[in-house]
Amino acid sequence: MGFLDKLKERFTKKEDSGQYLSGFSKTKESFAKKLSRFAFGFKGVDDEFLEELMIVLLEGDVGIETADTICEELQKRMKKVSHPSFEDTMDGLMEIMHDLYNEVPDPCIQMNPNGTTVILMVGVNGSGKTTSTAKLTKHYLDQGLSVGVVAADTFRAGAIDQLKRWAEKLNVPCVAGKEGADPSSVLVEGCRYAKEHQLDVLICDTAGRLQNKVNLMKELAKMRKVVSREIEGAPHHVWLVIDSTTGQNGISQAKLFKEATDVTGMILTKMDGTAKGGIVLAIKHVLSIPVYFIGLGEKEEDLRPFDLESYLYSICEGLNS
Ligand SMILES: Nc1nc2c(ncn2[C@@H]2O[C@H](COP(=O)(O)OP(=O)(O)O)[C@@H](O)[C@H]2O)c(=O)[nH]1
Ligand SMILES: [Mg+2]
Repeated sequence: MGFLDKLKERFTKKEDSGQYLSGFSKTKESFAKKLSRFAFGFKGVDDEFLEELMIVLLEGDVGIETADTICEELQKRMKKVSHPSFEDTMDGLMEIMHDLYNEVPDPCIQMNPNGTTVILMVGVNGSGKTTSTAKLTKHYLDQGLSVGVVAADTFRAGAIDQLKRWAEKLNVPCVAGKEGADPSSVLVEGCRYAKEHQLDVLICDTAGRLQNKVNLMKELAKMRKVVSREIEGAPHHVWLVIDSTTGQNGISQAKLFKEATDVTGMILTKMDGTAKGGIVLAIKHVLSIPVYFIGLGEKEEDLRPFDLESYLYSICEGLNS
C-alpha cells in the first residue's frame, strides 16, 4: 500500500475530514490539479519535471527554500526506484512533504495544571486575532473548560466591541478596558478575574500594530512581565496569528515576531480563501514554529487543530486515482 493510500485510509476515519476538504479546496484545486497534468506522458523525475514541480510548489507558497529541499529530496529518492511511475512519484512527493514537516514533531499544547492557562494572541492587524480568540474560546468550551477573554487591543474601540460581541454570543466573560487604556493594565485585570473565578483558560487578544522590532519587543516584554506577576508561568502560550493569504509576507511577519519574543505556536487563518496552503510547510520548515490551529472560515466553529495527515490528504485528494 502506497503512502497516499495509507493517508486516505486514515483520513476517511477523521471526524473533521469534511471541514478540511472544503477548507483546503482552493489549495487542492491548484496543487493537485496542476500536478495531475504531469501524469500524461510522464517520463520520470527529469529536469523538466522538477522545473514544473518547482513552479507548482512556489505558486502554492511553499517558498523557495522549502521547495528546493523538496525537489532535491524527490530526485534523490526516485533515483532508487527503477522506472518510477507518476503514482510512485506523487507518493514519494507527499511522503517527503510529510517528513519535512515532521522533522521536528509539534509538541502537545500543555495546559497549566495549577490554575488558569494564559494564552496571548499576537500578530498584525487584520490577521484574524480577534476571530481566532472567539474560535479558540469555542474550542475550549467544547472540551468542557471554563474560558474568559481579555480585550487588550485598546487602540480601537471597534476592536473591543468586536470581542465583546463574540463573548456575548459564546456566553463567556470578557474583561475590557476603555479605548486608549494601557493594554497591560487590562491584562492584569483579566488575570485577576481569571484567578478569582478559577477559569481554566484565559485568552488575551492584543493589538496588532505593524511596527519596528524594538518597539514590538518592548511591548511584548511588558505584556509578558505583567501577566507573569499575576499567574505563575504565564503567559503559558504566545500564539502568533498569520493570515495565510499574505503568503511570503506572512513569513516575514512571523520572523519578526519570532525574533521579538518567544512565540510558542502559530495559528494560520483564512486557509479557506487561498490556494497558498503551502505556507504551512514553509512556516514550519523555515521557522520551526509549530502550527497548532488553522482557520478555515469566519464562523466560531471554523477553527481546526492542525493535523498534518489531514492537511496533506486535503491538498492532494484525487491525485492518484
Ligand atoms: N475566510 C476567513 N476569514 C477569516 C478567518 N479568520 C479571520 N477572518 C476574517 O478576517 C477579518 C479580520 O479578522 P480579525 O479577527 O478582526 O483580525 P485582527 O485584526 O487580527 O483581530 C475578519 O473579517 C474575519 O472575519 C478565516 O479563517 N477564514
Ligand atoms: Mg482584533
